[in-house]
Amino acid sequence: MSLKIRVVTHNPGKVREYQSSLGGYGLEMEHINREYDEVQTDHLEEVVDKGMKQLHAEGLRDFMIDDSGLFVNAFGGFPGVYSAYVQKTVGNPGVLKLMNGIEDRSATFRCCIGTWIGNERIIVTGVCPGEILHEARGTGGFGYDPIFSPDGKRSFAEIPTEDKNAISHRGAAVRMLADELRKRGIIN
Ligand code: ITT
Repeated sequence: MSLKIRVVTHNPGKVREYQSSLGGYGLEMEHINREYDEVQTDHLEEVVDKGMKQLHAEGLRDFMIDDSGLFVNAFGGFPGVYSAYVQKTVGNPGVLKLMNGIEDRSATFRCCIGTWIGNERIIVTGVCPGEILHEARGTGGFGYDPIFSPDGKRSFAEIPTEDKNAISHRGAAVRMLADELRKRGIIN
């Protein structure tokens, strides 16, 4: 029987990526569209740690949450933990405008995953360096995918989910998570 993990997020794009990657380990994702408090901090890990404790205290079991962000070097890491707010307000056109005339377009995506399965609590973080493109490209993915490129050529929105998982921050975090789940005998 496959183990069901409740993915607590407002973002169906994340659930798609988890189904595509963790599905391969025999895990089944169930999307739970539910709120948890995101504390004000510079660290994704702290948001995840607090969020997990809150959801567990509310009675949720066998779940995972994901806090991610795009850290632009020329902006000292901004939007980082504010990535959702910036995406909602100025969006990709706004970020491209802010980057106008800036030479250093390097940026890093970070993804912190927290899982609480049975009594096992695991927090891992994956990163993906790349750059902000000069224009939005592609129709796949979600969020910042059309303006972020891991190789300076294709955007994340121009490649299939499996290819994104192979190189992305979330894919890297999933591989670390799978190692930890294997060590604990939760997956084979
Ligand atoms: P939840 O917090 O409900 O999970 P969210 O979309 O608000 O969903 P985050 O706070 O983790 O998620 O994400 C911050 C922002 O970064 C948000 O606008 C996402 O769309 C974007 N983002 C996260 N992962 C991304 C990815 O792999 N590719 C492109 N954008 C991403």
